[in-house]
This record gives sequence, structure tokens and C-alpha cells, in this order.
Amino acid sequence: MTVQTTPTTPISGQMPGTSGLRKKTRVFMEPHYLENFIQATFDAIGGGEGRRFVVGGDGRYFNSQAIQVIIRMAAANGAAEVIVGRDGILSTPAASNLIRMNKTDGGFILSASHNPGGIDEDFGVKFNGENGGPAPEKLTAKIFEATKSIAAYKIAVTHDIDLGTTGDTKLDDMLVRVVDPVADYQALMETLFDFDAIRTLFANGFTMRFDAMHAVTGPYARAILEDTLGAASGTVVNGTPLEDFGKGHPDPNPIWAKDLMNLMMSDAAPDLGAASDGDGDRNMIVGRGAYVTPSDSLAILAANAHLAPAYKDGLAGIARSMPTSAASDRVAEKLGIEAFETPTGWKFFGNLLDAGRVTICGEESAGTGSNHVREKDGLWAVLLWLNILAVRKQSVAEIVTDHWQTYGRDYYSRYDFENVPTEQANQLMTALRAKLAGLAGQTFADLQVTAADEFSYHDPVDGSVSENQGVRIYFAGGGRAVFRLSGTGTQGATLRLYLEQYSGLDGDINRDTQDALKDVRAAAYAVSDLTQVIDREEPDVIT
Ligand code: VG1
Ligand code: CO
Repeated sequence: MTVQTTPTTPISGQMPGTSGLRKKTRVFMEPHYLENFIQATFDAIGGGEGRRFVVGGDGRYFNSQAIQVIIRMAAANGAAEVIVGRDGILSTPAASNLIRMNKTDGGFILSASHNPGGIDEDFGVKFNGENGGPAPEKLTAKIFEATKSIAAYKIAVTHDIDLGTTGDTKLDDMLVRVVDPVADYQALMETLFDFDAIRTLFANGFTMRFDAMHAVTGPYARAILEDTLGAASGTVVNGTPLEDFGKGHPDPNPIWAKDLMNLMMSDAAPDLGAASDGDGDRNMIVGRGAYVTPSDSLAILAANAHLAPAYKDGLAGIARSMPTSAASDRVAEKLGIEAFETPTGWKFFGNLLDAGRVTICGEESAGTGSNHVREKDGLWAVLLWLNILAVRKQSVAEIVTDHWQTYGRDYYSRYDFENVPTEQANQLMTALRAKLAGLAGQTFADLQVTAADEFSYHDPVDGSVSENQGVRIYFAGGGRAVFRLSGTGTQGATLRLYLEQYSGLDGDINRDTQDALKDVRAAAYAVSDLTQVIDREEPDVIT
């Protein structure tokens, strides 16, 4: 094997965002672009010598080529072993599991998650550490520093490795293990949930549709739901991963999973509808005629987790990202366990999970997960719901209503304004920040502000501080508006406005969501001058 040291120069903008480095696919295909970032990652972790890594991705366009490059660079950097999913396929939670169970030094996950795929769409690379979780900010900052001073990268000159069949091969001194992408993940799920109870549920006529959105979860869902748990064949739809996700937007929400939503709101609805995203870490849950918001789903899963074998002894604590609704805090309070509020992005849950402070975590963006891996996990959430449904023998709608009756309802909605000129988006945030100190006590659109700040997170485990994580404005009567800019987009800026209104314990839990949020919405628009500053009235996407 010949190792080539290729001279290169720094490429600007290789700063990982909320979840890895995401760019247009064509940008990743430019000479040295991927190679620079991978070498910078090796450099930032102290080199690849003797190390072992997991590599895999969601199967989008450029996945296989990128994996071949990473394997060659790992070999050239002296790595001892690389574990790859067959055909380069690994869902994000499955990759996290492989890193943990094989005790590797980390892994590369190739995905731009819910962003569309294809040569004219998006690609992404994320490095996860030995705990299986996304690199913390300390490390991503180091990787970014390394991209700014890189002068050369090392790559082996060799043929492509065959990733189509499982088994071991050698690339000079480096072992390349091609593994079944599903087997170990499925084995893990079987340790967490009561598969017999779920099998009985399906045997008794329970019906379901799982929409894999032509993305990575298809093979996982078929193997687990249909082949193992006995769900009717055809339960999993759009189950073959495609390079362009069938030209769809693999984001499991009522907008992008519209077919599933329509079915679930119709007379032909099965008992449960679910969907997952590009890389398999998000989930959507919808019962017959009843969409479950991700924030509610987190709270309901936390409140009922003890019904599944893995969580029968209870939870250590619950963490949610700051923009996620307070519904899960109410559950933590009732259970007498700790509740944590972290910045957006799964990397912030890692320390709390590693320290055993929390068992379940979640985000309003359809991510839920537990201490079984260090990523959010779409199918895990679906299986926990199934386990709960099998034990409680009630419908999704009944469980949700019962939850609201117990805790009150946190009406919730997120507005996304996409492709806003970066300057205008920044202007809105800057102007808001400047006002924060004086907001409490002022009234906007008839709602009084009770508190306002910019969220900054003090990690209770390692003491690190993450600032500028979004503006929070609390209103009298239990309303809240949060403003932040997305860190996963690849074009312009996406402004996210998160609206929330608590019903109170004895309040009306049967209102229309947008109606229940209209006062908070009006106040949020007024306090930020939103319409004037970004020249938009309606968001592009409402979830
Ligand atoms: C979004 C979501 C965030 C999630 C992140 C990665 O980030 O809001 O909750 O963790 O995507 O999810 P942002 O910065 O665009 O708001 V995934 O499934 O795209 O890896
Ligand atoms: Co994802």
C-alpha cells in the first residue's frame, strides 16, 4: 500500500454546525473538501495511529464514494480497524451502538439527516466520539481550528474496498470489517423492549404504517417490525433507501410526511402511524386521528417508560433541548427526578447520559432517545410507543388525552422561515438581544413579558459554558416564544420561532393548536418586528 501525502490548503467554512458539517453535495465533491475535513478530524483527536473507527451513512448520494475516501485515509493515518455497514449503510443510532459495543475510538457518520439528498442537494459528515455521541463543542472547535491550518492530508493509493458482502478484509495493516447494519441494532432493541408483548399486540390485529421515507430506516423497520414482531407485510412503506430519497424531504413531520398524515386522519387509518428521517434518528408518532407533537411524545414516553423492561426501575432524570416544550419537566417533577434544559443538538445530552444523570432525552424537532446509545433514535421511540400501547391496551389518542388530563397541555408549534437573507436574520436576532434587558414588564399585543433572556448553558458535568443558544421570552399566563437560527441549513438562514402555551392544570385541553397559540404568536411577532425585519408574514413550514 502506498501512502500519499497530498499537499492542500485550508478551505473556509468547515465549521461543524448543530450536527456535523453540512454543505451542498457538490461542495463536498470539490477537490480536497472532504479530505481536508477528515484529516482535520484525525489531527484534532491526536491522530489515527492504532485507532479503531466505525464508518457508515444514510445511503444518500456520495455516501459510498465518501466512505471509500475515509477508509483510505484511515489506513494512511495508521488506523488499526474500520467497521463499516454493508453497502455503507448505518443509521445514526446503529452507528452509535457499534461504536459503543465495539469500544472503538469513535466513528464517522455520513448524513445530512432530514435535508434532501442528491447531487444538487445536501451531504454531511459528523464525527462521534468513543461514547458513541456527537463530538462535543470543545472537539468541533478543535476540528475547525485544524481545518484552518491544514497543509497536507494522508491517503492510501489503493483499489476500492468491496462493501457489498459482510466479512473481514485487510487493507495493508488495517482490518476492514463489513458488518450487517441491522443485526446488532436489532439485538440491542430486543434487550430493551418486551418483544413478546408487542408480538401479541400485532397478532391480535393491531395495525400500523411505518413510512421510512426512502431513507435509511427501511431495512431496520422491515427486519424488526415485519420480520420479527409480526406486523403485516406492507406495514413499512418507502422502505428501500434511495440516493435521493425519492426526491423527497426525509423529515418526519406533518408537512413532509403528508401521505402518512392524510392516511392517519382518514377512515382507513391504522392504529399507529410512524415515520423516520434520512439517518434514522428522528421519529414521528401519530395515532388514528391524533398527531402527537414531539414535545408531548417525549413527556408521554418518559411518564410511561417504566412499562418497558429496560426502564422498569424508573428514570434517573429527563433532559430536553431548550426550545422543547415544558411538558417533560412536568413529568420529571411528578416523578421527583431531575429535569435538564440543554441547547439544541444531541451533543449536549452526552455528558448527562454518561454521568447517569438522565435516562431519557428529547427535542421538539422529533428526536427522542435514551441511555442505550448516545444519539436520538427514531425506531427506538416507535418501539417504546408500541411497548406502551401493548401494555396499556389503549389507543394513542386515549393515552395522549389521559396525559393532558393529568398534567395539563402544552400547546406547541414551530415556525420555520427558510432561506432568509443572512443579514436580515442576524439583524432580527441582534435587535432582540439588544432589547432583552428591558423587556420584562412591557406588553406586546396585549401580553405582558414576565422574563426574557438569551439562553446560555452551563454543563453541570464538565462545567463548560455554551452561550448564545437562543432568545427566550416568557409571557404572563404561561406562554413562551423562542427565537433562534438553525445550524443545519446549507443555504441562507433559517429563522426558527418556537411558540408554546400551557393550558394550566384545569384548562381547556381540546383547543386547536394554532388558535391556542395566537396570542403568543402575535406578541412574538410584535416584540421582534418580525414582519418588517425579515419581510415575511407566514412561515414556510409550521410543525
Ligand atoms: C435541527 C433541530 C435540532 C436537531 C438538529 C439535528 O437543528 O432543530 O433539534 O438536533 O436539527 O437533527 P437546527 O440547528 O437546524 O435547528 V438531525 O436529525 O438533522 O441530525
Ligand atoms: Co436525523
